[in-house]
Amino acid sequence: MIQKQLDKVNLPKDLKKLKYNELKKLSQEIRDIIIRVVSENGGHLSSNLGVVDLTIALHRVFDAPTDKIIWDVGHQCYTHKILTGRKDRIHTIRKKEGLVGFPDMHESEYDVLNTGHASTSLAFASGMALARDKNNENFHIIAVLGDGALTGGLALEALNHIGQVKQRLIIVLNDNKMSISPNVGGISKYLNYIASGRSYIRLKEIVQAILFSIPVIGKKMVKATRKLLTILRMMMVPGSFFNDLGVKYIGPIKGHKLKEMIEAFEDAKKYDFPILLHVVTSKGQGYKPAEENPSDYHSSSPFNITDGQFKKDDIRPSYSTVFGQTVLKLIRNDRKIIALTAAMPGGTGLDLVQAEFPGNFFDVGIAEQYMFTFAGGLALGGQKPIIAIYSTFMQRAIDQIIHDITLMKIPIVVGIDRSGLVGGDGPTHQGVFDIALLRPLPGIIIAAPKDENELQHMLYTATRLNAPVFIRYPKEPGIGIPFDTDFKELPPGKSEILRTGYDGIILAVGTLVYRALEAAERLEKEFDFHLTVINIRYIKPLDNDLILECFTKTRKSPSVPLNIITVEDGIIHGGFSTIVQELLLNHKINLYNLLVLGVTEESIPVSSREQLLAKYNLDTDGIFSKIKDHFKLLIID
Ligand SMILES: Cc1ncc(C[n+]2csc(CCOP(=O)(O)OP(=O)(O)O)c2C)c(N)n1
Repeated sequence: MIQKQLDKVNLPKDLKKLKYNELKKLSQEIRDIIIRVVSENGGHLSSNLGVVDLTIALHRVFDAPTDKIIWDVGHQCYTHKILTGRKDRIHTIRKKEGLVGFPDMHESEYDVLNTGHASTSLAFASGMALARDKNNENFHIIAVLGDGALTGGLALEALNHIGQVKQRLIIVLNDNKMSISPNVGGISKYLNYIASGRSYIRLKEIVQAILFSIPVIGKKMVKATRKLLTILRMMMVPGSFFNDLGVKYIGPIKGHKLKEMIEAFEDAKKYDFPILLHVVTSKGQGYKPAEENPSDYHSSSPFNITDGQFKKDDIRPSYSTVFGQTVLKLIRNDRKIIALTAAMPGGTGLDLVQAEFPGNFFDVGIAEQYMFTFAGGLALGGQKPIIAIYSTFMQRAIDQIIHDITLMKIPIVVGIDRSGLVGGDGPTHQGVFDIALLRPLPGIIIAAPKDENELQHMLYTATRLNAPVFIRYPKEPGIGIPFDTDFKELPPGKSEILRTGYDGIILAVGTLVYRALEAAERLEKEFDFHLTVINIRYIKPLDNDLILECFTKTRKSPSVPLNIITVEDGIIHGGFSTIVQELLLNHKINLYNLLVLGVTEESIPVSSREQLLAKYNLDTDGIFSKIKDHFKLLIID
C-alpha cells in the first residue's frame, strides 16, 4: 500500500522532513479530507481550501507553538488543526463534543487565541509582539488575515499603530478578492491593482514602445532592459500604502506555489520591523463547485461531493429570507428605504434587494461600527435605513448604537439575524446577549416575532415608527405557515394571549412561543395543569397592562403564589426575565413562584441549534419537564 504523506505528519515539525513533491501530495490529501468532512458536517469550505498550501508553508517554516500563528476570523483553520495533532478528530468538527470550527486555545496549545469575529489578529499580534520584546523573548509572531478582514476598522487601527511602534511582526495578507461575497471598497480595489501588477505592466508597455521605435538596436535593448524592469518592478509594484504607513510590503506572492511561499516566509524571518507579505490565493481552490461559487460554499451546509448539490430537505423559508423578501416589498413602495449589510448580503437575505434595487443597497464591508453611524447619517438626511446584522456581530457596534443612534433617537430599523442560540459555530457566534445589551437603551423598541408572518408585519410596522427599532429572529426555518400577502401593523408594546389557563402564566419570547404553547398543551393533557401563554412580541416597551391583568385574573387567592414562567432564547442575566422581575417589584407583587428558562452559560459549546435548545430546556420537551418538575406536578388518574 502506498503510504500517504499525512501518515507521516502528526505535528508541524514533521513537515520539515518532506520534499516539495511530498508537500504537494500532502496538500491534495488535506484538500480531500476537508471536502469530505465539510460535505458531511457543513463548514467553511471555500476559505479552507484556499489556505491549504499557505498553511503547509507557514507550518513548514515557522516553529509553532513557540512561534505564534494567529488566524484572523479563524474560519480557515482546518488545515492548521489537521497539522497540529488533530487530524484524527477533524471529522468531528462543528459537531457536539467535537472540534470547534475556529481556533480555540482550550483545545490546543497551537491555537493562540479564540477567534470568530473578524479583524482582531493585527491588534493581538501587535500587543503580543510588544510584550515579547519587553520580556526579551525571541519568537516570531505571524498574523494571517484576509482581504475581507482588512476592511474592518480594527485591523486598520492596528496597522496605523504598528507602523508607529514598529514591532518585529509578520503579517500575511491572504488576498483572494473575496470576503464572503466579492470584497468591496477602496482597499479591495487597491489590492487588486497591486496584485495584478498593472502599474508595472503599463510601465513595461511604455518602455517597450519607446525601444521598439528605435531602429536596429531596439530588440537588443529590450533584452538589456529586462533586468532594469525587474528592478523597477520591485520599486513600482510594492504597496506604497503599507510602506508609507511604516509596514514593509513584500509581494505579490503566489499562494498556491509552495516553494515560492516557503522561500518568502524564510526570508521574512530576517526583518526586525513589521512586514506584510501579500499572498494571492484562490477561494475554493481544488474543488470546482467551490471555485466557481465561493460565496455559496463559504459557510456551507452538507452537500454531495460529486455534483456539489446542497442536501437541504427543509423547504420552509428561513427568517433571513423572509426578512430580505419583506425589505424588497417595502422598497417597491418606498424608494427612501436603504438596505445595509456589513459583508453579509447572502446570509441576511439582503442579496435579494441587491439584485433588484442596487441603488437602495449598500454592503459596507466588515464595518459594523461604520454601518450604524452611516445609517444615522442617512436617517438624518431623510432616508430610511434598514440594517440586517447577525446578533453576534452587532456586539461590535454597541457604542455606535448608543452614542450615534439611540441617544439622539434617530429612527433606524435593525433586523438582528441569528439571535439566540446558533448551531455549528460555537461560542463566538452565539446571539444570546442582544436583549441584555439593548434593553437599557432609552427610547428603543425591541421586537421578537413568533413566526415569519409576524416578522414581516413587525418590519412593516417598524418603518412607520419614528424610533430605533430592533427586531430579533433566530437561525432556523420559519414555522411554514401560509404567508400573509398584505402587511398589517402590530402596535409596539402590545402582546398577544394565545391560550388561557388559571394555574399559571407562560411569558414567551420569539419563536420559542410555539414550543411553549405545545408544552402547555401537553401539561394540560397529562397533568391537568392549565397555563395561559402570552406571546410577548415586544420586549420593549413591555405590555405591562396586559401582563398585570393576566396576573390578577390568574391569582387564585391573595395567599396563593402566582405561578409565572418566562421563556427566552437568550442569556438570562439582564435578559427578558429580569424585565418581568422589575415589573413584579415595581407593582409590589411579592407572592409568586417564578421559573426562568433561558441560557444560563456565557460560553456555549458547539452543537446544533436543536441540541442547544434541548441543553438549556428551551425545546418543547425541556419546557414541559422543567415546568412539571418546578411546580411538582402529579399525573392525573
Ligand atoms: C466582525 C465580523 N463581521 C462579520 C463576520 C462574518 N464573516 C466571517 S468570514 C467573513 C469574510 C472574511 O473574508 P476574508 O478575511 O477575506 O477571509 P476569506 O474567507 O476570504 O479567506 C465574514 C464577513 C465576522 N466573522 N466578523
